Amino acid sequence: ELPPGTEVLFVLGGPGSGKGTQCDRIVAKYGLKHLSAGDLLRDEVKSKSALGLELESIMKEGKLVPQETTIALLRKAMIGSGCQRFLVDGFPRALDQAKTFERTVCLPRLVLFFDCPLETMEERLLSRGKTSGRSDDNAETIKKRFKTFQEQSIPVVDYYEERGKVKKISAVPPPEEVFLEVQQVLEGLQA
Ligand code: UP5
Ligand code: MG
Repeated sequence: ELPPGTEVLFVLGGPGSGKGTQCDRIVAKYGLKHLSAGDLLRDEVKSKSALGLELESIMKEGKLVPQETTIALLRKAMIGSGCQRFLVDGFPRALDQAKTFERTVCLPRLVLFFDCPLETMEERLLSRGKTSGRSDDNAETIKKRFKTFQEQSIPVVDYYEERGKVKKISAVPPPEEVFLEVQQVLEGLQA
């Protein structure tokens, strides 16, 4: 159902590392289709469906929702977009998710990994939490998100590192500086 030549870049990094911020810039400059798994889940929560209620409580606990749900949402958004090149932001977050996506959707061309110390991510999330309205931007949930990231999501980065697909970029400098590094990576890819 997905057109041949479909291309996916995974955008990974801890909570608050700046994935969404960099994806916005990538879209503005390169016109890939941005799909944030977290945004798709939050849309479902907003719809107040039974599924949405279930997702809300999982996200509030900083846990991972079942991969069937995220993969179905991503697949639907990919097909519905009519696009061919995608930035998949914040997915896969566990090794089994990566393997299932590879088996049922496609292999990623590349993985951008935004590397950031936990203290920096925590500061960013707490500061965003003042206005974001995100129910997971509070100190208690942030701790749980970090635990999930370290235990379940880092192995995904290791998996793709072993396959030579990871471009690791420091997410600590200001957004425009991080984006300079991103551009270097993406322009190396055009060839
Ligand atoms: N900011 C950004 N870059 C900065 C920089 N270079 N310097 C200074 N400040 C910077 O940025 C976060 C904040 O930092 C913003 O205020 C920004 O201005 C500032 P943002 O770009 O939003 O970072 P991002 O990495 O996108 O942070 P986000 O909170 O979205 O990360 P998460 O990975 O935690 O959230 P996500 O939405 O992906 O997932 C939420 C939850 O959904 C998960 O915890 C999980 O429960 C669930 N989920 C799944 O179960 N499965 C999935 O596949 C996906 C999500
Ligand atoms: Mg995000």
